[in-house]
Amino acid sequence: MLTLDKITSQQAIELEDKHGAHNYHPLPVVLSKGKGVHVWDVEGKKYYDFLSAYSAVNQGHCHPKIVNAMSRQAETLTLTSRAFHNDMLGKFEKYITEYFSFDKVLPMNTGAEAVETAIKIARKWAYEVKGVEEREAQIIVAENNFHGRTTTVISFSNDENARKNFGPFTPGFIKIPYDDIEALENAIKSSKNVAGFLIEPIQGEAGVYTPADDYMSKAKALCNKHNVLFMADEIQTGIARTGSLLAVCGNCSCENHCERQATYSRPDILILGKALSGGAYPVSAVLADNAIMNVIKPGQHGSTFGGNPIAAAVGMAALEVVKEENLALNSRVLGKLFRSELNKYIEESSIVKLVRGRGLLNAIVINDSEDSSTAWDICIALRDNGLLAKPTHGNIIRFAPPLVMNEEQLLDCVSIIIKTLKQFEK
Ligand code: IF1
Repeated sequence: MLTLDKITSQQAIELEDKHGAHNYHPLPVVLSKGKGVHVWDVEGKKYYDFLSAYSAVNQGHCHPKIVNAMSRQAETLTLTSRAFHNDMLGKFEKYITEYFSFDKVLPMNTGAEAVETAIKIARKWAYEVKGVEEREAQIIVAENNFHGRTTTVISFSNDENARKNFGPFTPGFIKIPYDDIEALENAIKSSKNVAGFLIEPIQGEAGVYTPADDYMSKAKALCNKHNVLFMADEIQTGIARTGSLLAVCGNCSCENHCERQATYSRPDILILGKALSGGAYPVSAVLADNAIMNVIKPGQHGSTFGGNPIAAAVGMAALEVVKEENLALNSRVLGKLFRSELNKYIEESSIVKLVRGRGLLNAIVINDSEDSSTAWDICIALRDNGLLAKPTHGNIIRFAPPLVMNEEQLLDCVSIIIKTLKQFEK
């Protein structure tokens, strides 16, 4: 079979089923094209994308600026490894560190790798700067976290599905309830060996669980006070998704986070991925100031592809688009509209309990038991009505469209969603 031969949806699904590992349960739809807020299946049916590849495609599918940067770089130089310098990496590093106001960046590829990198930096900092005794460093994490799929990262997950029979696990993690400042304070005080606190500003996989408005700033203050690194995993929430450049910016109304905003809980270690490339290429990064990042010396960490010329070109273009197109503001405004329109419907709905989220990272909670198939069935019906979304944790449906959506499109989507939900009212 030639790679460019046309196949049907059915054939594509059968090929995956026969030849691919069964590590996913995708919605039955086979996509072959994307542009902006839309994707098309193999048969030519058009859909609104309401997942955005789990917030990687914030800038919209195949954004011309990002695609151009990628193809131009692909024709020039793709990979040197870090054995040699290349003329793109430094430019990207200057651009991204100025963009997020950090001294230094360490580029990687996937989100899980960036989380691993942050953990390694925090541990090394604990031993070499904070003075924690060798092999004793602890990192505090939240229950129901999702930070990726590597063996160390699943070591501190409490999702049985993600962990079962993958042990033995990496020690050195303390798990506390999410959105519980007292638990954090107790955990920090319980040991002098705490290197860092690793946290998602909004828990995506847990069902877009949004903590109290002051949770991040209080957590940050506690970390500061006790010489513990405040590590924000903004892989899913960052880069304008939640209505500000970073979710730790809170409800700050400025486009760029800044020290003046009381609500801005600047992390000591910032972890980015997904939308750092607009979905065009795997690009992730860890940002920190010199006092932290300088613990990493030559030969101690890296990756063949991390910081490659294509990633550098794509990363810069992707971040430029976010600024040029005011995506944080758009996300904030459309997110409010989305929740208020859905709330009007929910008042008279028996099938939806609530809508929650920030910016354009939202979820509805279906009024049915956690193990029912209702959320899945609704997603199938949404697909049939021209909108793609995916259930998370049983009875929750996540809604995260590309941030390049306009108001008219959003209202069109709201009416598709409401029309579909009405099919399920009892
Ligand atoms: C999958 C979830 C989302 C993440 C945060 C690190 C990573 C992720 C906060 C790792 C990745 C993805 C991975 C994707 C499903 C998805 C997901 F439902 F599983 F939880 F988005 F909500 N930190 N999240 O959300 O990044 O290594 O994947 O690049 O298929 O597992 P990665």
